[in-house]
Amino acid sequence: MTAQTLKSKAAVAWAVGQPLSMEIVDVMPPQQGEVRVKMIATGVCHTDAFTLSGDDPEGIFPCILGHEGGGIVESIGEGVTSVQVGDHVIPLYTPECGECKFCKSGKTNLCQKIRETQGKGLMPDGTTRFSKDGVEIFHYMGCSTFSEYTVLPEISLAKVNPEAPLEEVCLLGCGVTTGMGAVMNTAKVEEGATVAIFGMGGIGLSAVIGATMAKASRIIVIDINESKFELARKLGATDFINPKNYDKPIQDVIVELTDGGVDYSFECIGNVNVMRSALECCHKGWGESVVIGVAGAGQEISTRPFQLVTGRVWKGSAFGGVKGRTELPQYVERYMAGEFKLSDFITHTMGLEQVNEAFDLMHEGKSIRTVIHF
Ligand code: NAD
Ligand code: AHE
Ligand code: ZN
Ligand code: ZN
Repeated sequence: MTAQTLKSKAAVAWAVGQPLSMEIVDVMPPQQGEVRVKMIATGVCHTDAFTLSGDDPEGIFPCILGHEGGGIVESIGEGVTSVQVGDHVIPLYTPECGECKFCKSGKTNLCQKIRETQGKGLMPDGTTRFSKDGVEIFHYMGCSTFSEYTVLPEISLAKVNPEAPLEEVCLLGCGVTTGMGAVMNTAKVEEGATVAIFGMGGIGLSAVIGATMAKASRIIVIDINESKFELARKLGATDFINPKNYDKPIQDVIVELTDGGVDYSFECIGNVNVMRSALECCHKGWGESVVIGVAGAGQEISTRPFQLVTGRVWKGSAFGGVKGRTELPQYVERYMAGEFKLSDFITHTMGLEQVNEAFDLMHEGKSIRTVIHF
């Protein structure tokens, strides 16, 4: 049977800075190469709040936010071969076409096949599948998981083990994969290394998991909210620093504590001043700092070039360097095998109607991840 337009509950961001509004929207059937997915659960990531705040140069409204989901294929468009109705899937904001220069390079996970239209809130054919009373609504990061039904390109879906609880593995759609992957793929932290991780939200705590798995000898975590340290300790962090307790630059404190600096550091906040501290707390000659946090429009990083001349390396990581279609299913398998837990991260669960509370909890520093159940 040919798929029809569906009515779907969705949290719509009508304009910058406004609370999301619960609406019944129209979701068109999937077109050529597209898939319509019934969302089962979605996490709320800081990047959703960042875009809603107006700091994202690519923010475009009205849109349906959300990019950390898990769902089930409801219908498929013409030509779709890699997934079928009933498959369990995780939406990918970093697709994997396998054909573009980036995919073929073997050097990056940043597939660019549909990046241009995705950044404009559109499907690859330049149109949107969402509307309300005839008013078009834009997609977000190619995912728009704050909707009961969403449409994605086939190349933006990872098919995962149907036994995996989507209410938990949705977190692998962004936060947990990003933090773990940055440690394991981007930095390739080795056994015995010293690590500093700035920001103990979902991303930083996942980086702690990655560093523990890599058998880092010392995992120093830094946050201005000390309530985050308890979970960090449980996940394997060894040293806890609140920069507010010091009257000198925090990089100096870390350099003193580690006989010259750490081997690896990770910025998981999106603060350009902290990015500088993260670079400068690295050891001369070899220390590497990975930027994960997303900074607002117009912001820039700076340091003395001498920091780089003397061997420190500054790099960045998107989605943990993970190729979504070929590698993400293995993260799900590793979770199923008990290598790491996801329940620790889920401090709150609620219905889509309460999504604005999820943003409040995040801004108040009271949540790690809120998971919305549909
Ligand atoms: P979060 O809000 O849950 O956590 C941020 C943490 O940083 C909080 O614990 C907060 O107390 C702490 N913090 C804030 N200011 C600080 C400061 N000056 N010094 C020390 N700690 C400070 O956010 P999250 O969901 O974990 O996301 C973290 C960042 O990562 C965001 O910028 C998000 O946009 C970005 N992100 C990037 C990627 C990627 O692929 N690169 C993926 C997901 C998220
Ligand atoms: N649109 C912003 C940048 C936002 C950004 O950096 N996004 C990360 C993922 S954050 C997930 O929570 C990312 O993967 N970026 C790579 C990409 O191609 O978007 C801007 O500054 O324009
Ligand atoms: Zn995210
Ligand atoms: Zn590609």
